[in-house]
Formats: sequence, structure tokens, C-alpha cells
Amino acid sequence: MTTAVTSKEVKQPKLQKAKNSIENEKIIKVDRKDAKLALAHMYVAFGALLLGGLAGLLQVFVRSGAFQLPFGIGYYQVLTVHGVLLGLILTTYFIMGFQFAAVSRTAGPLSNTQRKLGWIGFWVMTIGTVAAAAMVLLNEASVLYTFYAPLQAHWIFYAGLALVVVGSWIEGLSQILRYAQWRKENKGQTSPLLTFMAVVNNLMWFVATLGVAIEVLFQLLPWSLGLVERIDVLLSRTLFWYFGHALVYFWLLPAYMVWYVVIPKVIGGKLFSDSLARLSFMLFLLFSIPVGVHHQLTEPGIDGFWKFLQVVLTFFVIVPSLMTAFSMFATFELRGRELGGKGAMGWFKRLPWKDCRFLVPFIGMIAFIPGGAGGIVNASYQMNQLIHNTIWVTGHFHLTVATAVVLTYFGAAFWLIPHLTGRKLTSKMNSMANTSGILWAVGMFIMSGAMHIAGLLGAPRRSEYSTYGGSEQAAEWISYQIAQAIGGTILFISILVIIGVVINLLWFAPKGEEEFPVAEAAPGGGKTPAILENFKVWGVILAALIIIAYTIPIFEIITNSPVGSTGFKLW
Ligand code: HAS
Repeated sequence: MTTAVTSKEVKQPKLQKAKNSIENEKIIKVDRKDAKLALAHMYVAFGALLLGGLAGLLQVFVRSGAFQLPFGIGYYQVLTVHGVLLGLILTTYFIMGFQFAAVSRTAGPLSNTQRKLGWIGFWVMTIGTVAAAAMVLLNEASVLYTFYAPLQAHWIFYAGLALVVVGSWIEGLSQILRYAQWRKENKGQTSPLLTFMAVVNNLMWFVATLGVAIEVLFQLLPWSLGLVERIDVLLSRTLFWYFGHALVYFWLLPAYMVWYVVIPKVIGGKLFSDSLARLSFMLFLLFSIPVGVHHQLTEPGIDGFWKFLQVVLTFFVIVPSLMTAFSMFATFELRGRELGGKGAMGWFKRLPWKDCRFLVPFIGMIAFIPGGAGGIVNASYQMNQLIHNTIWVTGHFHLTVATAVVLTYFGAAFWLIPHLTGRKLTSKMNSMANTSGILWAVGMFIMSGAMHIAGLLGAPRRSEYSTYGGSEQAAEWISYQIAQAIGGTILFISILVIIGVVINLLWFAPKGEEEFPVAEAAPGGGKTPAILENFKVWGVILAALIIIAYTIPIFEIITNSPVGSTGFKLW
């Protein structure tokens, strides 16, 4: 499997090659001990990809009506494996591993205490993952990745997920401590952008996970242990979505770290604007959390005013994504023109299309255009009535998290893993990686496109075929469900190719040095205003927004709840 490094290696446009050799840059490496910690996360993340992807394949087959699960395996059991492994485990492990590497690369090696915290967090998360996975495999926790009550799981499943969250807090703390140390050692200076971004993502995660921690500790655990007879379903869903929408930005922000900081370097350009990148992250910190009710627009029990307010705030959280789109377009155009691209689109051809570190995340960016537009439809109050609980929503999140985000993760893994293992991404692996990205794009276009259309025709999400198969409506949806199975199969082939590349990069690729690309800010970008790093100011605004958006709705849910069903008693 090992290939020698040849002159055909990862091709770059001629000018970029020349530029690199002129600068004759020394590759700055992630500290060896920190690399081990980051790599440990990659093993779990890609293991989850393989198993979760297999569960996804089974699912699209079952939904096509042409296949039945063997050995008494349940549809919801497979759906839970798929959602938990890909939505919660692959993402959390990749994010934490990537952030450790990014912090170590840009702020410097972790101290022994910080690294120890990182390992403690990793093992706490892993014990939690094994506990939760065991319960799902035993069919004791077929409650999907959102674990909505009144579906009830074994208490070990909830305790396992709680450990995953606690472990991620410990890891986040370790990264924040490294950032604090950097600031102490470099008083008055602007911190390294990637480290700053990792800190913002961790802070958002801390605040968001409080919701799900309260739900698990005070509602789901006592209920699954039989300590309380009933819990308030609406309260549990509200606490879940307080966390749940920020969860999607916890997935997205590491992809944005790659788009803002890594991709410009990969194409040989500069970071468009340090200030714009920091501002967009701060806006995510503010607006990711007070918007969860847009997942509950059809639910009774929350007054229309609060739904409307959170819809308005949702439109605010679209702004940093539009800023990101603008920044990326500008970066690409500037670099393309620098390389001699002429006319309206000449610059476009100059981008390094054969370099998987660019192409694979770029496919993700393209998918995010319809994915984001779909999100705007979802958030548009009245239009939500049409698509809610249909498979349109599944189509939406397969474009956002399952394409824009994960293709960016994979594109990053293709240089990060060899960087950490001290190996090279060969031209053969580069072509395989590009093939996986193209297969993913084709498979997802078919699968997600069919999901969007079937959703508009009313096809439900999360419903077992046997509950609607044979009905008049199902006949209308069936061709789209077959298309989903075809798209899903192509996606699974893509996953196998990705796993092949990852195995090569972990153990078989030739020894060598692979760069961890970090772009410098463009000259003339101006000094970054210190206010962008003043977490006290932004923290106060964040607290105010959360209090405004959530206090009265939660107060009303608790006070209107039938006695004894909330797990909380106010009076
Ligand atoms: Fe969403 C449901 C609204 C973004 C994930 N979403 C979900 C669920 C998931 C999910 C998992 O308002 C299902 C949850 C469940 O199980 O029930 N979503 C939005 C909105 C956005 C959005 C307004 N979602 C995401 C992201 C996700 C994600 C990101 C994962 C990572 N979503 C909703 C709503 C629901 C929902 C409702 C509930 C539906 C229901 O009723 O159940 C926005 O953040 C989107 C903003 C994005 C853009 C796109 C910007 C484009 C960019 C690419 C630029 C391209 C370039 C390429 C530069 C405005 C940045 C250059 C090209 C060249 C040619 C050079």
C-alpha cells in the first residue's frame, strides 16, 4: 500500500510552488506529545464514521421498502446508532482532536497539566461513549440522537452521554488554559486566530451544554431510574433545543476555522481579515443559543411571541455565515487574480482543483449554499409548518452537517493526520481523497435532493416503512426513497475510500513532513480591535440574550405543568 513520494506529489499551481520555495518555510510542527492526544481522538472519530455510515446504509435500504433488518434488529435501533455515532461521537472527537492540534500549533505546546487534563477528558468521554453504545447495541436505548422523552432509555445511556459532555468540558478547559497562558505571556498582543476560535467554540459549548446537562441530571436520569414517575416532555424538549441548535454551530465552527485560516494558506493566499473572522465567531457565540425554539415552532405550550422573538434572533445568526461566505469569495478571487486569472471568472480556474486539501472542503462550501438556504426556509415560521417533521429536514442536515461540515473535517484530516504521524500525503492518496469528495457530492446530491422533494410531498422523517408503506401517499414517495437508497450506497462507497486513505495516512504512508497550514493576515487588514477579545463584554450580552429569550417561556412551562410532572417544583 505504501507509495514512494514522487515528483507527481500533490500538485500545486506553478506560481504557488514557486512562492513556497522562495519563502522556504520551515514547517512548524504540533508538539509530539500533543500530537498523540490529537491522534487518539482521530481513531475514535473515524471508527465512528465507519460504523455510523454502515448504519446509515442499512437505514436507506429499509426506507426503500425492499429490505428488512435481520436478527430482530430494530429500525430505531439502527437510526440511533447512525445519529449518535455520526452526529455526536464523530463530531465531538474530531472537533476536540482538531482543536488540541490547532491550539498546540498556534499558541505553543500544552503544559503537562493541560495535557493531563486533555487525556482525562478523553478517557471520561470514551468511557461514556462505550457505556452509551453498549446500551444502544443491547436495544435498551433506541431513542435517537435527540433522546426525546417520552421515549425512555436505560439510565446507563443517559449517564454515558453525560460523561461524554463532562469529558468534553475537561478538554475544553485544557484548551482555554493554554489560551490564558498565552495571553499572560504576551500581554497586549492579539492572540493567534485559531486558538481564539477554539476558545470561542469551547465557551459556546459550555453555555449550551448546561441545558442538556440539566435535562439529563434533573429529568431523564431520575425518571429512567424510577425515582420520579413522570417528567414534563415540553420542558425536556426546550432544554434539549436550548443546547441543540448551538450543537449545530459547535459542529460548524471548526469547519469555519479551516475555511478562514487553513484554506487561504492551502491556496497560497492570505487571510482576508482577522477582525472579520473574529467578529463572525463572536456573533456565533451570541446568537447560537437563544434560538433553540425554532425547532419547536409547531409545539403547543410556548407562546407565539417567544417563538417569533427566537425566529428573529435566528435571522441574526445567519449574518456571520453570510460574512463567512463573503470572506471566502474574496479570498478565492484575490488569490485567483494574483495567479493571473483575468475577466469575471478567470480567477476561478486558477484555484488548486487537484489538491484534496482544497477540493474536498470546497465541495462542502458549495453544499452549504443550498443547505443554508434550506435553513432559512426552516426558520421562516410559516414555512416551517410545511416542512417540520418531514424528511426535508433530514435533507437539510445532510447538506449542512453531513456535507459542508464533515467534508471539511475530512479535507483537514488528509493533512492533519500525516502531520501528526510524521508521514506524507502521496499523490495517490491525494487522488483517492479527491475521488471520495466527488463520490460524496454525487451521492449526497441524489440522496439529499430526493429527501428535500419527498419532504415537500409530505414524506415523514423518523418513521418506519411498515407504518406507512402500502398507503396511497407512500406510492408517491417510493421513487424518491429508492433514489435515497442509491445516493446512500454511493455515500457508503465514499466512506470506504475515506477510511482507506485514513488508514494509509495513519500507518502506511511514507515518512515525511506534512504542513499544518495556517494563513497570515493580508497586509493592510488593519489592527484587530481589542474589544473583539474582551470576553467579559460579550459574555454579558450573551447572558442578557439568553435571559430575555428563555426566562419567561421556561417559567411558563414550569408553572403551567401538571403537578409533579416536571421534576421541578416551584411551589
Ligand atoms: Fe439547521 C434543523 C435552521 C444551519 C443542522 N438543522 C436542523 C437539524 C439539524 C440541523 C441537525 O429554523 C435537525 C434537528 C432535528 O433532528 O430535529 N439551520 C437553520 C438555519 C441555519 C441552519 C437558519 N443547521 C445549520 C447548520 C447545521 C444544521 C450549519 C449543522 C452543521 N435547522 C434550522 C431550523 C430547523 C433546523 C429552523 C428545524 C426544522 C424543524 O422544523 O424541525 C443557518 O445557520 C444557515 C446559514 C447559512 C448560510 C449559508 C452561507 C454559505 C456559505 C458557503 C459559501 C460558499 C463559498 C463557496 C464561499 C446563509 C458560508 C465559494 C464558491 C465559489 C463559486 C468561489
